[in-house]
Amino acid sequence: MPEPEILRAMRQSVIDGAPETARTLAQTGIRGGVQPLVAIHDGYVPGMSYVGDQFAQRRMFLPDMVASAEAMKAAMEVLEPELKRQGESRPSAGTVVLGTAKGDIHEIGKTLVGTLLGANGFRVLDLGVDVSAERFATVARDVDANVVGVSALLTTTMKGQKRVVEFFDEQGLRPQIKVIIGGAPVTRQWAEELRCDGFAKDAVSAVHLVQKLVGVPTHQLIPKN
Ligand code: B1M
Repeated sequence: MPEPEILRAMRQSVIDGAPETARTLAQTGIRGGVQPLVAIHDGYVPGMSYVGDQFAQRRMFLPDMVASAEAMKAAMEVLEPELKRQGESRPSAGTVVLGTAKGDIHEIGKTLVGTLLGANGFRVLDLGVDVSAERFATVARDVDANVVGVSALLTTTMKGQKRVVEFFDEQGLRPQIKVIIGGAPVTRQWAEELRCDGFAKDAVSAVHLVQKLVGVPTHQLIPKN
């Protein structure tokens, strides 16, 4: 299947909420030489964005969004090991603790950020979703983290990011441990208001940001598209 066609089919599999089709297309794409990041960003993510827009306009509903997320996750199960495999030879660059803010269960973007960091030589501890500031701090201390990353997809849970920055300041964990934020509603302005150590709009910029914060060269970023 030519690349534009398979990317269109990937997008559609997410819109249809069809995990098996999404998984098969991911496998076919890899076999056909489609870069995993291209499949994610130009195939599956546009499908998620379409579903999100339809949901906002009340043309699709929560069960549709759940089904689409399942399709996206099925594709990621195929693509993530491939991303990791491409980064296997990278030297260890530092430790990152990652999670989604308290009250928020969106995990796909955060997991992608973790996968790309791992593929670029970072040790990543993914705490999952609905993570409190206290839990971020406990784990960051235990594993001697360089960076803590807090994702938020809801405007209401962005305050969880603020709480993490405040709590790390209260506990004297900054500036040794850097706190960064990201997620669809997060802006540079919000990051500046929080006085955190940085924000990234997508997974690739998140890797660049973390590399900059820990002082490793950014030119090694994989995969190259
Ligand atoms: Co939800 N949801 N959702 N949802 N959902 C959104 C976010 C929404 C924008 C849809 C809409 O209305 N248009 C809207 C939020 C509105 C707002 O507050 N601004 C919304 C809503 C309202 C809700 C519920 C409240 C719905 C309800 O119950 N009535 C509910 C909330 C549940 C909760 O968290 N408490 C809810 C639930 C869900 C599902 C469970 C059904 C499902 C999530 C499943 C899962 O993750 N396992 C879901 C989904 C799938 C979405 C959309 C459609 C897609 C999100 C996604 O996975 N995108 C989303 C609409 C949209 O985003 N267009 C929507 C793909 C992913 C790769 O992108 O997560 O943006 P993203 O990650 C990017 C960047 O943001 C960045 O890098 C990633 C890769 O490039 N990034 C970081 C992310 N984290 C980062 C961290 C970093 C750096 C960069 O550093 C630390």
